[in-house]
Amino acid sequence: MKSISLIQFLIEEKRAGHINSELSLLIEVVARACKRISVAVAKGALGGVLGNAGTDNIQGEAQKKLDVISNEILLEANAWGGHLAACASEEMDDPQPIPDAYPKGHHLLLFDPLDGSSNIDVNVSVGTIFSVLRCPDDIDEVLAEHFLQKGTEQVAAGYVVYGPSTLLVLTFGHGVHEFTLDREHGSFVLSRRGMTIPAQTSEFAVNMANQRHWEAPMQRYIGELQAGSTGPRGRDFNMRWVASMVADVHRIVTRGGVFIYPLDARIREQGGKLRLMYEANPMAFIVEQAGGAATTGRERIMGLQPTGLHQRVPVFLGSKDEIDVVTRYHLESDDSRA
Ligand code: AHM
Ligand code: MG
Repeated sequence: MKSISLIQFLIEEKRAGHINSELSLLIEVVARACKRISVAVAKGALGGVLGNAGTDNIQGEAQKKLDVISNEILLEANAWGGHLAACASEEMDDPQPIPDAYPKGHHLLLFDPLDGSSNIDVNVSVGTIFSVLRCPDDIDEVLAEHFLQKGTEQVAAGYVVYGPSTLLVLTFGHGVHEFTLDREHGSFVLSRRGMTIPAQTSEFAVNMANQRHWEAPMQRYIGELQAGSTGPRGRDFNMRWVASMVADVHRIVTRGGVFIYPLDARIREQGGKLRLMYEANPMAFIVEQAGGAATTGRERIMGLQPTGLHQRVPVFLGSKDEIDVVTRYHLESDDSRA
């Protein structure tokens, strides 16, 4: 079989009218940066990259050395190409403008440079998640408010998993495609075109340690899955939890399943655990493009009007039939209390 490189794929997407030259360049640059992150991750202890950086990010979380390194790699790679107006990162308080020395482009890039930080030091898969928006025209200076666009406005989203293989999964709103890094040649090669998530599944992903803090509809849903063939669902379910969203979502995009990080009593004030702009929106775009669904338990994630760059939301995504059930349970519960 003739292999198709990422570059060739991007040229074909341009010819099909799905993307323009600037977006094509942006994806090439992000992919190149992620190759460098992949090398840094793979060095592990030998590269001196494990452990804490000794700093906190905007959300007060301790940054790992690899969080900081990955953020720097993405910023540096994206500064000079002329394809971006600004970047925003989970690891930075404010958006980063393009330095004056370089031309500005028409896109905004948002990223979680290294997702699954708690897995870095234990050699379990981690990843990069990114989202691309158009920059509004006719503005002198890019501000945080210009990034606050609904997920439906994304022109591209993707993630890279640094696992046994390094994989890039990408959407421009015309299906979801997977590229595997060929380490010998240093290029991403198309490994799956048009990935689809089956509507039905028997697998769920959730951090069960938080169960006692969940809302009633979430307790009901997971309780029914745990009851399996002896409960109302009449069949058994299995559970997986990597604690790296990229790895859990990649399993779902590959073979189906649901991923849930719900509201719980301890994180109610902050809105949830996962970040809307860097995690929930890009993953929702990919999952919907693969035929799945993504909600907050109550409404479509991509329909939310963001109110802050670092806003957090509950996340329910994956196989459509299951997301429909758990979303219905939340809405029924709200109705009965109204
Ligand atoms: P991070 O961006 O700081 O790494 O946090 C996000 C991660 C997700 O990858 C993962 O799904 C979740 O946090 C795991 O949370 P927990 O440790 O509570 O299970
Ligand atoms: Mg993250």
